[in-house]
Amino acid sequence: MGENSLPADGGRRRLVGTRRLLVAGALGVLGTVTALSASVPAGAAAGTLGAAAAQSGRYYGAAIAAGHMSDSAYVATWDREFNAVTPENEMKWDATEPSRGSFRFTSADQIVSHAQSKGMKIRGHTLVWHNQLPSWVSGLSTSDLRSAMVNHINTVMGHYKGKIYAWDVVNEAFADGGAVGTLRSSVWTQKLGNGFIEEAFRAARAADPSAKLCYNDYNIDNATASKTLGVYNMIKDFKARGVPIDCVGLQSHLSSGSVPSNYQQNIAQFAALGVDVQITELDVGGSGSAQADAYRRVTQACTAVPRCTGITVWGVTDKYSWRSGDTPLLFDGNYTKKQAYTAVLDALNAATPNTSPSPNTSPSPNTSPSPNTSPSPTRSPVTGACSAAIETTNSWPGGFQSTVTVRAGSAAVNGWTVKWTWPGGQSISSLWNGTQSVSGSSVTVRNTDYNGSIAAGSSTTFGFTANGTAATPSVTCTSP
Ligand code: G2I
Repeated sequence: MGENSLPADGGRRRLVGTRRLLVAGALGVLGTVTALSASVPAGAAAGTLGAAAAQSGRYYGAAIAAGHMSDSAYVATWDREFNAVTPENEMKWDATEPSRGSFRFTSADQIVSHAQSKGMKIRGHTLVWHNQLPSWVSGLSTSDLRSAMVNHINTVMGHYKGKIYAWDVVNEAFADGGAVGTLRSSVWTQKLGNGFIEEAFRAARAADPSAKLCYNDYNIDNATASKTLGVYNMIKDFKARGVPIDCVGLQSHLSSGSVPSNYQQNIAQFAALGVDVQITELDVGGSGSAQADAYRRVTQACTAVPRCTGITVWGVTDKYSWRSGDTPLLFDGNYTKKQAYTAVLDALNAATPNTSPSPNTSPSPNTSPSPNTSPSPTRSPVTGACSAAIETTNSWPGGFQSTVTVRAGSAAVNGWTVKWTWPGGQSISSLWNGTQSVSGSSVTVRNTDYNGSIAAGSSTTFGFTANGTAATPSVTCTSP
């Protein structure tokens, strides 16, 4: 799995020697919170990442370091392009509680105040992590550690109560090797056992019920990797037992050419458990068209899944990136837009509106997902001006994902209806790019208002996740 991303802690950290604490409030008091800006006429291409993402109901954020906020070009680019933010280091334990019971929020407040004045969404990062943990924490007894963890969660979340869109409650708890479900050995597992994750999420829900609670990790981008399956199983278990969890963060520290081929399936698979998916720390080492292609694929994968609610890149400019030698971001050291920027903007503008990212209420699959080894498209006879083909794109015991391609014949199609009958009690849990009506085992899917028109010989797709055994029933397509 190492091919997919970098070790998050591995020796590429930049030393930020010039970091300065700016005076709290220097940038002004809290301003009016406005909705995500989407002041773009319907159908028009937006000119910034945030506005383009907002058109499909998503956010596009950047990690911001308070120490760079004296760089006016940095802040100007952040303000212009992004409608969300994650403080890069300022909310971590070493920054917020450097000694026991003594909390500092100056740097984080600076980012939060600025973000609020611009109406940006704010992601909180991060409450319980093995890294950037002050040494006093490691020295505590089991009972002291437990109360210190709960106190930290209560105090930090309490300070920002009502202001945070989503918190990374627990970060990077899973090991990179070992059997599925193996946790990284840390002070948390050693003293509190594996249940520390659940304890943290329960405390977090009580501390700020308005924040989405996320589990965040790297190297969980590949749908079939064992680390991914460990996280998948944990979320499934939390959902089954009522442990509060609302989202999974895929950090996605990637390199050009290393975006897993099943990246979109991975997102859909997590979403089918009934959680939102957020790309939380995206950066892609490389340059030029290879880097742009990777960014495009990540963007398209997110926008194809209704419950993928937003993307955050891990920095604004290559010059301040934690892996600046890899030039992994969307703006170069002079804040010039890179090819990757245009790829992302275009992909966001091409996204279909995310009108109903509603919770999945269906039961989740019972065991680990596994790749579908033999997708077999089933093509319908041409009964109208269109035809349809259904294909299983992923399956796991108890569930599966399918893509349906709707194709126009020799004439353009304006509106389409695809129908089939489930052979064995299957049921759709989440459907995108179509509107469904179900009657017993009969399913009817009609186009949405944005994908009804298909040019002669062209096609469009819709997709869904479903419960039951993977099936490829005969599908019919009709067009008025
Ligand atoms: O390592 C990349 C990321 C992996 N996922 C979790 C993220 O929180 C993590 O972010 C990075 C920051 O981008 C770096 O800026 O976390 C690093 C620490 O684990 C951060 O590096 C540290 C440096 O190591 C310190 O020397 C420096 O004092 O940043 C600190 C603050 O500038």
